[in-house]
Amino acid sequence: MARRAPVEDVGDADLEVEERRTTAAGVPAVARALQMSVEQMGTVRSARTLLRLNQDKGFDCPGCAWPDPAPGERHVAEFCENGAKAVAEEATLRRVGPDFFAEHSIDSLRERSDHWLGQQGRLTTPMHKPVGAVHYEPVTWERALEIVARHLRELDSPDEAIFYTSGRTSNEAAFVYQLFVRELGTNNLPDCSNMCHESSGTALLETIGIGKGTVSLDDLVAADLIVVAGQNPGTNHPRMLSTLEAAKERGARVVSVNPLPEAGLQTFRNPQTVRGVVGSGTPLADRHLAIRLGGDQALFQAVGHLLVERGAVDRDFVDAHTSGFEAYAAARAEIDWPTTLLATGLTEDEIRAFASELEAADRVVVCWAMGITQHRHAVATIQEMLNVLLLGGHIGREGAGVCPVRGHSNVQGDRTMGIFERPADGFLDALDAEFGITSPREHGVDSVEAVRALRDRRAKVFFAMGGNFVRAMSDSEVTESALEAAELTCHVSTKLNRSHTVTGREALILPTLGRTERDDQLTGEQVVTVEDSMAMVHASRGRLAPASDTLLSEVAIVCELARRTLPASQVDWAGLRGDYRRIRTHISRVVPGFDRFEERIAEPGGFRLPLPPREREFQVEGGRARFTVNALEFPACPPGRLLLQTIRSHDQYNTTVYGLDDHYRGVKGGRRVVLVNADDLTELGLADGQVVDIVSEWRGVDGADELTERRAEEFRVVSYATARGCAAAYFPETNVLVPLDSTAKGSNTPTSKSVVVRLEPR
Ligand SMILES: Nc1nc2c(c(=O)[nH]1)N[C@H]1C(S)=C(S)[C@@H](COP(=O)(O)OP(=O)(O)OC[C@H]3O[C@@H](n4cnc5c(=O)[nH]c(N)nc54)[C@H](O)[C@@H]3O)O[C@H]1N2
Ligand SMILES: Nc1nc2c(c(=O)[nH]1)N[C@H]1C(S)=C(S)[C@@H](COP(=O)(O)OP(=O)(O)OC[C@H]3O[C@@H](n4cnc5c(=O)[nH]c(N)nc54)[C@H](O)[C@@H]3O)O[C@H]1N2
Ligand SMILES: [Mo]
Repeated sequence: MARRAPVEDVGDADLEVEERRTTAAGVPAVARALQMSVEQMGTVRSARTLLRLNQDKGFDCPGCAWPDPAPGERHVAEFCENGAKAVAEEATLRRVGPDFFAEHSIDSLRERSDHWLGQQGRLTTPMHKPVGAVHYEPVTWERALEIVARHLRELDSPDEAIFYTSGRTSNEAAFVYQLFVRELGTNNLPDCSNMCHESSGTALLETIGIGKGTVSLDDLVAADLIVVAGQNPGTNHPRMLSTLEAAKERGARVVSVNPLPEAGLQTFRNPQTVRGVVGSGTPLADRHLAIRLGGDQALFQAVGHLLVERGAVDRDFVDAHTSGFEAYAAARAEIDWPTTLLATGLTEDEIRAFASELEAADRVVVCWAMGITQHRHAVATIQEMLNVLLLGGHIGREGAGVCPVRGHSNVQGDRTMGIFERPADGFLDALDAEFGITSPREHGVDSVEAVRALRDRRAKVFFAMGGNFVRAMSDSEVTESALEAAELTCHVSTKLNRSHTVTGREALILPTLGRTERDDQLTGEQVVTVEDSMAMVHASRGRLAPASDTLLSEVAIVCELARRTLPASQVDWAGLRGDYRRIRTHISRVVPGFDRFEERIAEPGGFRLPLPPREREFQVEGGRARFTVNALEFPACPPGRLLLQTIRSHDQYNTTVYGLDDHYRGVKGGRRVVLVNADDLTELGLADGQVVDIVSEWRGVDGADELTERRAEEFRVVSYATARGCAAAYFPETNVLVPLDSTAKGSNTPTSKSVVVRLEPR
């Protein structure tokens, strides 16, 4: 299994490790972001662009899905350091055109690191790799789209094509895209959500009837207790820190549950307030539970046991609005403390104190992200957290609820628009009625199944609306060979990435507009809409001149492709392309909650989609929120091995590596580090600074299969304050270690946060 990593990633000659930080943001953070913006965009363009970020009539930050405050409450600069980096990355003045591809063969690009590829700039021209060619060549839009259409028309079955989506795609583009794919005849619509919050959607849909969070920003500010589990907001959702700060000012307590002491949860210096600029900042987490990887289900079961035992149950709520309490209480009557302590790595006192905190709070919000969703037992873990909230009646109450914090800026909206391999029949019925088509009812493939389908030659065409599938997916080598087995790979992208270099027999790159850019169509300038992590829908208007005259919008690409692929289609594709308001009219008739869509996006701040659990309406059988009983699980780790989690550094956006520093964790000038607890290092006979290979060991889902090993070479060991038995390293470099078959039960999300590894000295 030893195809080497891209050359520039190995070695990291300039790598330095400093003391980790305990304070996030502040003015230095803004200075770092501005420096990156000016490097990519120049001074004037930086100022003009950043001032429109997240403003009414401006554009939505392409960074994360954290909501914007109400229009009257926004700061002049309503963005964060990492949002500014995401914008700089898109609005860069650097360009990748035909000359670039003439100079660099596809094989030579494959030797380059993710960082180098991303730094080359914006794609300007449709590019084609004909069968047998070693370079991409420029191609006209006409011909590029004809090539895709021909491949699609020639398939024996539409299920031989796979249509991936990454979560930056607007509602309008997502809606026409899924319409095209369903008219073509397949539900093969995997998306980045499959690797991300799928476990949250699955867990919540089964229990509260909707796969989304229930809180608003105001609820967070009004909460008494906010639990932040498995999330690193200082890096990945920095604007959330302002919300936590506001909540603390009102007296809220914050508990962080995390194997790492993340800087953003310790102290925050809000660069938008005087205190943050000149003062020492706000301490955010009142309690830090340094949990062992995958120990959260055990923690919440233990807390559930303590609350039941103490009678700390909101009986009125439980009786009126839930089902399954008796079975839950019976299951929680006993607790096995030794197993609980082993699974969590915490002390009984810590767990009891946390339970007391939950008992004392009238309004509790639980926030979570990838530290919870990317485990084998993620769905059960989320349901266990929900059980605890249900005990206290913390759903449908001001200041309380569930808050899965989404990643990509429109990943939630894409799902609402029907980007889903397992759509509900009701959605398809409405789509069919609106367009006079017959959507397939058979479920399609998710991201993991897409790799298998390509690997096993059941699928022949891989089309991606954004993203970087080969780097984002688990088991990099398996995923790469799967893509290479395709007849056609086609990527609609803003920037160059490794997925463009791992090609099928024939390949295309279709360059597209980004969120920051003006989108002119026949009827004039268009706006698009997005939905944030709290179900607020609002308009986004790009104002910058497009990176190149040749770019087409995602909507235009889909409509033109649909016209060519489905000549008999009754859908007015040209009309939809020319006027996005017509797409919104269709959406308002197909997707619940979008009535008067056009009117309501004109309102400042947009509108909130219906979230029935906020009114204590639960669209599950019996109309009651469900307590669930789940058998306790936690990842096993044999002696001499560690559990590895794969995470983001401060200088990356998923597979896009902006720079080589992880500021708060003190890592500089390189990424090939593995963070390990000092006591584990001693026990394993390893030393800080030593260079090792990380080798993952996998024996199949039930542990019964033959042992397989995967290797990531040359990582420097860093002694770090992580929970015992645990390690951390950055993805995408470590995705080579995550087995394709190692996925969460119920959601099939790769288990990127618990990989059994051994460290082999080199
Ligand atoms: N700047 C920037 N912003 C981003 C992104 C980015 O790459 N860069 N990515 C976006 C996307 S798509 C997403 S999904 C989000 C991701 O946002 P996060 O989920 O914050 O991202 P990760 O880096 O994966 O961090 C996982 C966190 O969970 C903790 N953790 C890991 N395992 C466990 C566990 O078993 N239990 C507990 N309690 N904690 C655990 C880790 O220590 C870490 O703090 O961010 C979004 N925003
Ligand atoms: N090991 C491990 N693997 C993981 C994770 C992990 O924590 N650990 N996290 C997972 C998660 S949470 C996610 S969400 C996935 C992310 O998976 P993806 O969404 O597939 O990956 P990104 O890195 O976000 O995609 C970046 C690319 O998107 C393109 N792009 C950017 N903006 C636009 C746009 O507006 N339009 C179009 N068409 N293209 C655009 C650019 O070409 C850029 O190179 O990775 C997953 N993979
Ligand atoms: Mo994500």
